[in-house]
Amino acid sequence: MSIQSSEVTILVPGKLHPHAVSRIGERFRLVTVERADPALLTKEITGSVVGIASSTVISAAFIDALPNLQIIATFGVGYDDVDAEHAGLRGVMVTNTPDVLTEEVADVTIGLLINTVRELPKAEKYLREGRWRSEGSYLLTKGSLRGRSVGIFGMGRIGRAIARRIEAFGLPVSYHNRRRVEDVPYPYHPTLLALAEAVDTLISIAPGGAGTRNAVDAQVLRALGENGVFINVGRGSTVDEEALAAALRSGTILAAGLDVFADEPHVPENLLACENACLLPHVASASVPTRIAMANLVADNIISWFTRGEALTPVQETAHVGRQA
Ligand code: NAP
Ligand code: 8YV
Repeated sequence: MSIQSSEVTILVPGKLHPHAVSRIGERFRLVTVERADPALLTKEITGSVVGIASSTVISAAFIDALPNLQIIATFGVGYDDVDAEHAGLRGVMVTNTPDVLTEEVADVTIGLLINTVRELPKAEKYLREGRWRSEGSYLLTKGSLRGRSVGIFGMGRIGRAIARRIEAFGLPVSYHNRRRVEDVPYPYHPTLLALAEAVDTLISIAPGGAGTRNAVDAQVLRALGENGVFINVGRGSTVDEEALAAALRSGTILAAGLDVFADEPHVPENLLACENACLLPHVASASVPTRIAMANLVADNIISWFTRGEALTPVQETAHVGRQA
């Protein structure tokens, strides 16, 4: 199964964590292009590349432009920017970076929830502006975590880690997935709307892609009620951002906390204008140790594929793909 490392050319399109680049570069021949655009591929690259390591959009056209491609190792657990279904049809393995970021992302989700409900970033700004001294105490927050009921959209690896934390806060948890999860004790709702009707706090940690596009719409937000809080750490594409901004503006819900947006790094003006939105620049996994762990898993997937013929963390669309000798 194993082939000479010098025969293996790995393409890095666009930016990738430097630790992944350096580990892959120690073992294999590395080539880079500015972005994953078939127009940037030379004849030499298309002929030699057998692997991609990336943190960017990989389209079907890009996959098809590389006839000897065997594996795409993507940086991140969410891989909605890689056409994994097409890769699977072409016999190309796709890997992601699950588990190593689960607890980190769950921690940040709780931080974002508290910041959103208890307005901690706004209260700090008030202090730094000298207003505590000049105007007195920061206003009491309308919102509180006490008495809330939390719904989780996406009871997967990270959803469970969030649920454990919410339980420790003494709050009830329920969830929606396409399928009921047998080994969790929380009530299941077969639709997202039914979940939203049953809770006042909705945390989305669902993947992006066609199946979840705009799933959190005006009706779901309305169902949360005027004390409603929406937290999104999954993908921006799962939310109708226009409807969310309208719900925040009109008081249909109380507040929202968002780490992800549909067209990053562009944040819609109408969300920026909402005082009751707590906005983060996609930082849930963004600590030095967690990003190093993710970078190691990208490199380990490539190394394992070309030395042992196995991927460590294949995505489900390509789980059937085996390595040709
Ligand atoms: P996971 O273990 O695969 O969990 C995903 C969950 O979503 C599963 O329980 C799945 O259950 C559910 N789901 C998938 N499609 C659905 C649909 N159409 N309708 C309803 N439920 C659906 O993944 P994970 O490791 O927890 O990560 C989840 C997501 O978090 C990632 O895909 C990524 O988008 C996001 N994320 C964001 C950050 C950040 O920095 N903000 C960091 C890490 C991850 P069923 O299959 O039964 O539906
Ligand atoms: C990363 C993420 O910020 O893992 C994911 O799905 O969204 C984050 O951990 C992102 O993938 C880095 O490109």
